Amino acid sequence: LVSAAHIQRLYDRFQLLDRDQMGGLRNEDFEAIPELVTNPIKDRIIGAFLSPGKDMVDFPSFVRVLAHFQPTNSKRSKTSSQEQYNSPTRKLQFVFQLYDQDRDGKISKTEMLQVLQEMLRMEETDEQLQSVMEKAFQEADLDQDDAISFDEFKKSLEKLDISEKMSIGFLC
Ligand SMILES: [Ca+2]
Ligand SMILES: [Ca+2]
Repeated sequence: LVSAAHIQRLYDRFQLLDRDQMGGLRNEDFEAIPELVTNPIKDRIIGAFLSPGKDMVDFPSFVRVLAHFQPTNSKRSKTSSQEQYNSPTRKLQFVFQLYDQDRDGKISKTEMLQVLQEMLRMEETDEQLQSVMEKAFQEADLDQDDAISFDEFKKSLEKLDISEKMSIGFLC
């Protein structure tokens, strides 16, 4: 999946980020990354690295999460029966998880509004955010159950190039 040289590079990066040499990255280590601190949804991105109930990210988890952001090798994904970490579906699952904070497999209106508030707080009023959210739901919520399932999320986003929208490439 990834070359030895690439693993080595990731490990160097990991050790650099692991300032207290604890063998794992904590919240504070992520907070020390300038590119991440300025990201309006940084807490969600950090949360995506952490497994539930854990407060440290070990090297294997670090590699696993970052694998979502590697460019897709189209030649290899054709021959592989297994879904790759960096396939478009896996990337979408990662983004979906950033929205679905209670991890019930659906994005509720409240969850959508929270993300919009974090991302656009400075520029938009509450009324504007509400209407952006309603519009997103109108387009994505195909069965109109007031929640966006992963399938609905996928359908509405798969035309976009997700990797361009993801802003944590600087970690790799
Ligand atoms: Ca949810
Ligand atoms: Ca729905």
